[in-house]
Amino acid sequence: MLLHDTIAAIATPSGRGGVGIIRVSGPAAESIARRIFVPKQQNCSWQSHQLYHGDIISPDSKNILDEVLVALMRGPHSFTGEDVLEINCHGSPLIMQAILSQLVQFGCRLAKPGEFSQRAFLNGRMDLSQAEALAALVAAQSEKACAISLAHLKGDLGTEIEKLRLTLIDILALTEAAIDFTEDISALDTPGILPEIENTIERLQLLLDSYRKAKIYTEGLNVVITGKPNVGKSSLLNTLTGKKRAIVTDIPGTTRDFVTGRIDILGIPVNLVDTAGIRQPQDIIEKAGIDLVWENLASADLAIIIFDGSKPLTSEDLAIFSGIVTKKRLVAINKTDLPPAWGINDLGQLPQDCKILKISAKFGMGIDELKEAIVDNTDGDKEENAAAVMITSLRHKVALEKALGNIQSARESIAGGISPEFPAFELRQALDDLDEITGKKIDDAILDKIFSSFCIGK
Ligand SMILES: Nc1nc2c(ncn2[C@@H]2O[C@H](COP(=O)(O)OP(=O)(O)O)[C@@H](O)[C@H]2O)c(=O)[nH]1
Ligand SMILES: [Mg+2]
Repeated sequence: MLLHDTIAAIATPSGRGGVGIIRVSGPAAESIARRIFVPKQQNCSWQSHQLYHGDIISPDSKNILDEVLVALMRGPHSFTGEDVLEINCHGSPLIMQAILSQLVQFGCRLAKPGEFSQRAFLNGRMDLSQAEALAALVAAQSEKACAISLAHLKGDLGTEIEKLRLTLIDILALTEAAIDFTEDISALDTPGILPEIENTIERLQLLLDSYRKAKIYTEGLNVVITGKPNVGKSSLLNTLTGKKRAIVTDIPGTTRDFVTGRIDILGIPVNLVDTAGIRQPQDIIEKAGIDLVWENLASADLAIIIFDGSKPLTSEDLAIFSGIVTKKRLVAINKTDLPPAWGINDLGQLPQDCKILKISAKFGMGIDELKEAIVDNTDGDKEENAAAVMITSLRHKVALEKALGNIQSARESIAGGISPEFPAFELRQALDDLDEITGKKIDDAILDKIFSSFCIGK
């Protein structure tokens, strides 16, 4: 499918830079290139995928707008599948705007966000999961997130979905053959089909399980530092981030708003939140601060609960510990540089999965072990049975959940001996659900919505 107008956009971020790139895509790209660009070299042959040095000129050929490098990439061997012109000019917003206006005068239309990728998808240069991976790669904030998006860009997710599709098509063919043959389920090879369905369900479940892990790589692990006032929460935030972000004093109730910091532990982004100490609030400001602690805890992946090892353990400490029931918890006994006022046994029976570490936030002791414990169990790669591909997009997750639901219904129908028309219908639905991910079958309105969230020029 070729689109008939020619689009143009500045592809580099707004603002000043060493180099700015302007992209043009569409049937008029080459004729526009020949009008707007005067090559330094005589007899420029306009070979595809070749860089040429020269000037961009105004239509009356009187003004030079900039000295540039241009490349013409003829379709279908280009990013969009159409003729593409890329102009590498100097990264001045004024120059880039002047060239863009020139392109518009020559008949280009300003591209909408994501329109280059949308054309690449519509022209079959990539499937929808790859186009989405491009946007995710640009937005990635950690090494791991980049790696996942790159794998999707290379087509790993599309390939995995295609494998699932082919298995489903086989199962569907057998099921439909039974419809043609007879109305009776007994014509269906139930013992042959059911294990195939089970296997597909397992593969879908693995992909879905990868979402929670992958989300940590893309958005970060949310860690809240909590405990009584004065136990060293702000000191720990400062030590972990290596910056004096939060105010540290020996006055209980110093931290009122929450203070955040982002660090990278073994390639995993960690969003730290230092909070107000939990106690009976002394005024409305402190009360508001403590309310925020509980709000932060509600969306946290992990709570680090700090106890002061140098002062007697109180019922308030233990109340905080048992108050945070739903979260993964980690106990850090702080101020272990000072003589201990109590021992681990005084904590009583803690849940099996709750690690206890001894640290000194002030002097940096035990911090490496604490960092390891924070990201412990978040590294999906180390897990046995982990999916080969990880999913990061909520859209993909929802489509996979729908497919899973339909396949599970088909399994029930087949096992229950219902007429093969019913499982066949459910299997076809599941195929449609998978096709939503790669974009084989998708609503135009949804497509527009997906691409509109991309950057301009991408
Ligand atoms: N000796 C010692 N003092 C600490 C340690 N961590 C924090 N403190 C001190 O404890 C007091 C309270 O610290 P702060 O980080 O503000 O505690 P918060 O109220 O929990 O945020 C300050 O005087 C810190 O210097 C530690 O590991 N060892
Ligand atoms: Mg504090």
